[in-house]
Amino acid sequence: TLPSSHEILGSGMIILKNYISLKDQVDIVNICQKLGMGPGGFYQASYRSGVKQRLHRMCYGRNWDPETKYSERYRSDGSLPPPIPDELISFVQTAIQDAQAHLNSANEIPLMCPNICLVNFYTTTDRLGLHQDRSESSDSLKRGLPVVSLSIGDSAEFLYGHTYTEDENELSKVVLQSGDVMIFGGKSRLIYHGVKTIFPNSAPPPLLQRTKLRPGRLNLTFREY
Ligand code: AKG
Repeated sequence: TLPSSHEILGSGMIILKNYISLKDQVDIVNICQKLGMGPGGFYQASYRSGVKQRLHRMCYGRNWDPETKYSERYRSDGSLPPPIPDELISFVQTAIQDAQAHLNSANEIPLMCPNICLVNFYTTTDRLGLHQDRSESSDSLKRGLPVVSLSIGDSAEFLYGHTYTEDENELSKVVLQSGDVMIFGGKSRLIYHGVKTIFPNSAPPPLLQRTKLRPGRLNLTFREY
């Protein structure tokens, strides 16, 4: 296996490359599949316009969709979303602490206790337009509590920038691969970001051999409301 490394993308923004071990990637796929198949599992949400999002999502902690933003209830059966599994909470907190150790000042990315996890699944033709994550509480945003994003499966081209633009050439680009953890908080908490492309057949073969992950990319984002 490849050693892990890191790349600082700006103040409060870092990628921990190849940070999630194969075993943990397998476990995370299985955890998500168990919940994702049941009631309240993966679904395709719609924008206010009625246009469907080009990805499937399910949520831990609180439900989120583009129309209702955060709500306590699932859209399908009215039940409460399950809490984030404890092992994922500790994994995320350790990742933040490991990221802090690479930064000039640990304050660049404050520690948080995630209580929301959105799980996105992208097929190889799905994508996510440029947006900011700002549905969390004003206190959480003001403190710059980070978004922690885990990538598993096929690689993605991730676009980001500090100002909104419709010109992709003005955005920065980075490839997120299976096992990468991206964290953006502090001064980068409100970056515009999106997923432009999923690269087909780029998932690590051992991951596919050990799971029933379909072609595409699983992305988990953790936040503290
Ligand atoms: C979001 O859930 O807000 C995202 O932007 C997901 C990004 C990703 O899939 O890497």
